[in-house]
Amino acid sequence: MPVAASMSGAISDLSARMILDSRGNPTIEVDCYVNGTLQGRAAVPSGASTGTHEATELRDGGTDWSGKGVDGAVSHANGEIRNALIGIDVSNQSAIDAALIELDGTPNKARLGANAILGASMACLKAAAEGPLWLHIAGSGPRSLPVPQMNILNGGAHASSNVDVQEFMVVPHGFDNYPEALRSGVETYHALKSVLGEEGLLGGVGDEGGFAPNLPRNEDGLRYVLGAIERAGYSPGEQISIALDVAAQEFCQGDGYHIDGQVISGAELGRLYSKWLDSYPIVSIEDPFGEDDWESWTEFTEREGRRVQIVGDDLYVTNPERLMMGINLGATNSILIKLNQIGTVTETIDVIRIAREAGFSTVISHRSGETSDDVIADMAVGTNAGQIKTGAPARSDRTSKYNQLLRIAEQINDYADLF
Ligand code: 2PG
Ligand code: MG
Repeated sequence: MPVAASMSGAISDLSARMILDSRGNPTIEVDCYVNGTLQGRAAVPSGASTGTHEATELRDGGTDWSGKGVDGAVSHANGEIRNALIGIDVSNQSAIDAALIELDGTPNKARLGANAILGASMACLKAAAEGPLWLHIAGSGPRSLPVPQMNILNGGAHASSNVDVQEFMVVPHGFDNYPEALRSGVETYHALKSVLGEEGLLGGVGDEGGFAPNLPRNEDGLRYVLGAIERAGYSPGEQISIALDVAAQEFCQGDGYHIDGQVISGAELGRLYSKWLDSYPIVSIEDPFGEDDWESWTEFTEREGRRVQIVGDDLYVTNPERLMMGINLGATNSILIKLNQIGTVTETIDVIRIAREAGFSTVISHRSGETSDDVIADMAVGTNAGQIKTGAPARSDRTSKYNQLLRIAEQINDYADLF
């Protein structure tokens, strides 16, 4: 067991640049120097199905990079942010993040950009770890390898198919350790490829590396994933279950939810999910309703919250005020955690704590636009989150996280006991 180790010393420099993300769009990468030495480097991810209430990602606009340039964010990091952080003790993450929040001065980090701020915050976090990052985050607290939600069939805003549900995921929970669980998920991914191939449904893959077939109905996605679990030789519900990210905000319009070629109400959509829960081994449903349809959320959680995990992503956007609203209303029993929705490490860890105190489960998540940065793997272990969602077990932007968890599994065995 490695010894917990944080390094102290003043931040001596910060340096940012533009790099490309997994969709070929610009994003920001930040380096943090302590005593003149490069100690931490972090890259910021970017969403496609973003919630309206997320912290602001600063983009340049105009014609270059289709308006997605990050020159403004990079120059903020190399200018004001660098000047504000130089001299602060790198081990004092809360002082670093407080300085960033104060410097920005807006409620949603719109002035400097949540992308510039988070890049700096995460680079400092990494710089402060002398040994393994997960151990630096955990300190003397509990830690465990998370159960992954592996997105093997992509739809919604992450694919050009006709499937409305954004993510069909497998959850390998019935295993003693992470490496075995990962293997079963990977074998299921390959089995799905065979099953879809046999039916002439293999086209491309979606943004998160999962297959992206056109399907007659959304329920067929569940049927194929269940078939793949069986084809891979695993027992559905016992060893591997299914999780969905519906991302319903993407098909929620003024007149209702547009799904399977129909327009239905939130209550009808809830009843459709209940039918799916009766027929498939589903353990988790994320964003079943739109981000401001609180009534449908609370009604569904009251009815189904004992048999399924109901996860708020666009609903909460890792924001403590929105989370408190959900806790008070009983809107969900779980929260998705994305660092770039709120914009600093300290605020993210606070939200995890609030959720846990309310008895909610927590799922640390990637974004659909990613880099090879694997910080969320260490975050999931070091905060003892219990679950991680990081795409298909394919493409290096996704496997970088699964692979980092394999490295951590050489140091600790504890596999979260869930479902
Ligand atoms: C989600 C995420 C990640 P995006 O909705 O949970 O899978 O997608 O990053 O596009 O918001
Ligand atoms: Mg989501």
